[in-house]
Amino acid sequence: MKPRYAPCRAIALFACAGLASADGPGEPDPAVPGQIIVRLAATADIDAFVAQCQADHPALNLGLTVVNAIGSESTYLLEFDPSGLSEAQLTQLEYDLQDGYLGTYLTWGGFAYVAQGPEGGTGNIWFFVPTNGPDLFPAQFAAATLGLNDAHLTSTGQGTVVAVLDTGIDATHPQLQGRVLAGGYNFIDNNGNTADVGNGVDDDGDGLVDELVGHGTFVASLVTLVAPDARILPVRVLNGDGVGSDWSVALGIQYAIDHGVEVINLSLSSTHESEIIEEAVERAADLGIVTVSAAGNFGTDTPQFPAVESPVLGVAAVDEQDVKASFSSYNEDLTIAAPGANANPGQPDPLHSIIGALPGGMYGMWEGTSFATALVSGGAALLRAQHPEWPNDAVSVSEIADTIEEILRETSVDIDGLNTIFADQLGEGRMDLAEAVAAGPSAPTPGDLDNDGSIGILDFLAMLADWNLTHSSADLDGDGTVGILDFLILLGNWSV
Ligand SMILES: [Ca+2]
Ligand SMILES: [Ca+2]
Ligand SMILES: [Ca+2]
Ligand SMILES: [Ca+2]
Repeated sequence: MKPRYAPCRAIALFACAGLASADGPGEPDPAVPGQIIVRLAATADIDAFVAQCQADHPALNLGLTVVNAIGSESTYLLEFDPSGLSEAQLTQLEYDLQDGYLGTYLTWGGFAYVAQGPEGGTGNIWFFVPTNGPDLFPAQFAAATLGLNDAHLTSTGQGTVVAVLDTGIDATHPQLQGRVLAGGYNFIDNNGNTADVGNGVDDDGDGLVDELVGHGTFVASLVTLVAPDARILPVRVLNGDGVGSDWSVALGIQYAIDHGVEVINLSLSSTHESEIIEEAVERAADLGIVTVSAAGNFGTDTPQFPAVESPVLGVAAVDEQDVKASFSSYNEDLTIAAPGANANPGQPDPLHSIIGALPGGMYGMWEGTSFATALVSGGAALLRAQHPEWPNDAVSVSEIADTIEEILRETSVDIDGLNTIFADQLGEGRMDLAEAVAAGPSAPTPGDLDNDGSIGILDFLAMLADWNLTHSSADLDGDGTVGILDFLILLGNWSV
């Protein structure tokens, strides 16, 4: 493994208590103090690794403990007390995890690193929409820019599930009622409460308490603006200050995979290229799941992960004129651009802003690559709903995500002329869903699994063939398995 980290990373361990965020725009995201993530080598034993690591690093003082695992992946989270280790000892420990133990004990290893909502890392907050939020939300400029009225004649995202890995979601908001699935999970507090709430603590020490509460609700609402018949699986991987770790994000991705979602929305980023997230998004793509992530709000070409990973659709933000948002990061490895910036951001005008839901039934104006990302996740859901017959002979399961990415890219609007110094660094172009959806067939009535225009015996046989499966278009209610409830939906729509 290549040594990738400057020694200053270890210094950040001491600067922060608990989950920490970067010191400011452009600063590398720090390690999470006292946390190690490893993937065991095929023949290795976790207890033997712990014993060896403690023997080699006496300052750990027998304090290295396994606290969590993704058992199917031989991947472990370990904790230790970092207060007893000097900077040099921490640097040596990280070096050994990344290099010294490879082969015998580990496939890879390292410290856990912070991942966060881009808006939190740059102090970007929302403004209330004082009146008429419910009217302004569907009429916002992004709806016209993306061609949603035309797209919705052909697909509304029916039968798809989009996992929103974020700060939680207010499922009681009028825009989200009936669209958020039960059965999400909270990987910050390790319970089933996926509400979008804070803890009254400035967890990242930036002087703002719970500054990103509302982020997940806002993101989820924008997914439903684009794909009103998609269902949302809420997965909390960021705290109310918008901060999580690559471990919490990886657990969230695995949870979404295990619940059979079609799309995973990651409106979060890290400067740290994390093996565990990279492997998780590859597993998702292999199962036909589209993963979408934010370019970042740092206004530079410094890569933000996982947006620049190849299985991920990385999204830059543009304004109403298709000009790059000044805050949007850019990079030649991004996929596409989408609306995410407001005119007059210091005093935004609802008619020229990104509008989304906020907890408590409110609406706000906010901007950031997080929100451009949410719009692209909705777009992916529209396209996926047009093809319940996938996988088939034409598109294998591992080609589904690439195929959807290609349709979005090829139908996008070329904006290089408006962004000459960022040409080819904002993805292929700005997403155009009227064109993207027009490139495929109408999304059928739920239950028309072969998409032949009627629901009958062939669809029933297709459902039977997938009975009890997790990754199947026949999971019509999106509860993560093909079963009797799905059969009842199919029967209710029977047409021959
Ligand atoms: Ca804070
Ligand atoms: Ca907090
Ligand atoms: Ca049919
Ligand atoms: Ca089901």
